[in-house]
This record gives sequence, C-alpha cells and structure tokens, in this order.
Amino acid sequence: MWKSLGMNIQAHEGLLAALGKAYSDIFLSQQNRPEGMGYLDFVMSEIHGLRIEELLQAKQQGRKVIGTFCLYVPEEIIIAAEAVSVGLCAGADFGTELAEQVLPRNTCALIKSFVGFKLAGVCPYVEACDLVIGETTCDGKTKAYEIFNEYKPTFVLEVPSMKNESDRKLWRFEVGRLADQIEKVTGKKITADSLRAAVETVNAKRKALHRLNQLRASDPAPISGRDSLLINQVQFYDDPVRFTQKVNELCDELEDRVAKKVGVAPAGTPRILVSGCPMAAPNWKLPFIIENSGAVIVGEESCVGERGTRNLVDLQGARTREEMLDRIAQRYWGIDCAIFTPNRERIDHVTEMTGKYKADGVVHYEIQFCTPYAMESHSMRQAMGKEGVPFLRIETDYSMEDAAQLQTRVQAFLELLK
Ligand code: BJ8
Repeated sequence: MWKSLGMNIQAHEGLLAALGKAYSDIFLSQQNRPEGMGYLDFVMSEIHGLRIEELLQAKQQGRKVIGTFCLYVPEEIIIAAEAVSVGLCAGADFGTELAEQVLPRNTCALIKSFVGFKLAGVCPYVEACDLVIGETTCDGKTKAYEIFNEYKPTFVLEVPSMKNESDRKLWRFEVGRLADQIEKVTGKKITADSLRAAVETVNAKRKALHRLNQLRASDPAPISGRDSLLINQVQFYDDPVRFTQKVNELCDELEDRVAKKVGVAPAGTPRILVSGCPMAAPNWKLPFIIENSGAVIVGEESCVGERGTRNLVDLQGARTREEMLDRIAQRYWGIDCAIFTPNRERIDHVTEMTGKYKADGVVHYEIQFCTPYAMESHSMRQAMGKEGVPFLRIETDYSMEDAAQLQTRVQAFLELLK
C-alpha cells in the first residue's frame, strides 16, 4: 500500500515508531480514562492503516480525496461532492531539514511540518489526496502553498483579512469558486440536496463536540484535556458519521461520570483554558506538560477545538444551491482567526470560555514565528488582566528541546493559581 502511494517506507517506519512511543507515554499512561477513549486509541493505532485502506477503497469507487489545512475550508462542500475531506495534520517535527531547503528557517513549525511531510514522503493522507485546498490566511501559509503546489496540486482560496461588507462579498464569491473547483475535480454536481445532507452530517459532528465541551465544565473534569484534544484532532481524519456516533457514546459515559462525580483529576485541581494556535496531530507537547504538572485542561480556544466547531450552519429557509452556499459562507465567516483585523470576537470568546469552563487561568499557545497569534497575545493579556484571569504566554515549536524549561514555567504559573 505504501509503495503504491509513492511513500518513503523507511522514513515512514521511523515516524510511526516515534509516534507509537509518544502516544503510549502521553495517552495510555493516564489514570482513570473513560472507556470510550478505547475507540480513539483504536483509530490512532490504525491512522496509518485501516483508515488509509478506507480512503483507497473510496478512490477505487470513484470518489476523490481532498486535503485541507485550515478551518476556513468548508468540508460540507467537499462531502456534498461525494469526496472524502481530510484535514491534513502538520503537527510533528519531521522532514524539517528538507523543508528548510525550500522555506526560510524562521517559518512556523506548522508550515515546515506540512512541507516537510510531503518532501520526506511520510504522510499517506497527503499522498492519497487528489487535490489540496490552501488559503490566504497568514503570509507564511499563503506563500508556502506556491511551493507546495510544485509537489501536489493545490487550489488556493482567498480569505480576506478584514470583515467589512466588501470582504464578506469576496468571501462568498470564494466559497462559490471552491464549489465549482470541487465539482470539476470530482466530476460530481453539488446540488441543494447534497449540500443539505452534508450540512446535516457536519452539524451532527459539531453538536457531538459541543456536548463533549459542555461536559468538561464539570468539576471534577470527566475527561482530560489531552484526550479531548485528541478527539478534536481525530475529527479531521475519521469518517464523520462513525466519529459522531462514537463521540456521542463517549458523552453518554461522561454524563454518567459527571452524575457520579468521577473525574480524571480530583475536584479543585487547577483548571486551564488553552488559547491560541492550532495543535494539529501529533502536537501533544504542551497539553502533556500542563496536565503532568498537576492541572487539567478544560477547554481549547483553537482551530483544533472550539474555534473550529463553535457555530453550526443554519439552513432554515434556504432552498436552492446558492442559498445553501450563502449559509455555509456565513457560518465560516464567523471564525475568529487572528489573521483578521480587528478581531475583538476572539477576545470575547476567550473571556466567555473562561467563565463557562470555570478556568483558573489561560495559557496562550503560540507557535514560534506565528506573527498573528503572537501579536494578538497583547490584547488578550490586557483583556484577561481586566477580568482578573491569570495569563501565561508560551511560545514554542515542535521539538522537545525546551520541554524541561516549559515545565518549570508552567509549574510556576500553576503555583500562582493556588
Ligand atoms: S483559521 S489559526 S487553521 S489560519 S501557526 S500557519 S497562522 S504562522 S494555522 Fe490557522 Fe486557519 Fe487561522 Fe485556524 Fe500561520 Fe500561525 Fe503558522 Fe498558523
């Protein structure tokens, strides 16, 4: 299978060995995990196995695989064309040396990772893709897609950086342009019916994740932040219907835990809200450090978290294909990525989340060289100061070199919360 995908088998084996060890240390070592996490463990054990077989079977049946890197790409449109949507990960320090041959060294780790994975030939998802959708969000990604396109066909969606009426119109135009491109690549017509069905599938997935988030507001927390992050990461790869069913089953178990006051850490454990850059799989370093230092993460204000799942598409009253695309565009327009200016909504959301999840402090996570989130930390710190919420800024990359130093900083921060 790997050969047919044109992968570098030796490098891929090296990646899997490193991932298996990290997964066991970070996830399987946890005490008192919900039983429903068994499904996620299974998915992760087969993430470079059965799931890839499923994708290849789908391709044999004439379906296309479309890869994405950003929350602004509406997966509803991909699903409506009977294609498989895969959120490509970019969360590991692998292929970095190769990436640095084509990218400046001072590029964020996420961008280096997706370019590095492709150049090293270690990601079966990228290799299985018929098309990758990029976007003009930050400058680094915008320009990196030009290079990425040399190795994999990449269609770039224009995301404006302001939210004026003219920007909204441009965004709606881009959503239509994406639908046209997906129709061209898949050879399938996107209709009002197929859009409605796709919206229902994706809304159901997001509702299951909302349910999970609400349960995390309980003290003691019924599930760890690491496991919740993992669920949010897996949602980008797994079959959406199966994933939704499994998350709902897990939530049934968590409801029971909440009723019985069973938690992954004792009541009164310091509660942390993580806010900032997305943590794409397998970027688990900071959550592991935070929870290993004696806190529990109760929410993620991130694209691999609540920022990505917050709103649903509202199709009420929409009947035609164009009206449905209007509603889809409207839903995605509400995402409050730091690439926008001004971006007051994100600050309001973090404030709201600290209250909703009873967070004792906010850890602002920035991937080194990510200008939008680093810049926005200034107004975020000010806002948290006004709310009286302790705030810690962490800037790091994907390497483990600073793990001990980060642990010291996190432990000192947690001392403040006592
Ligand atoms: S909607 S957060 S997924 S752009 S970390 S590559 S911003 S320099 S990932 Fe993102 Fe879409 Fe926004 Fe979400 Fe650039 Fe920053 Fe790197 Fe980033």
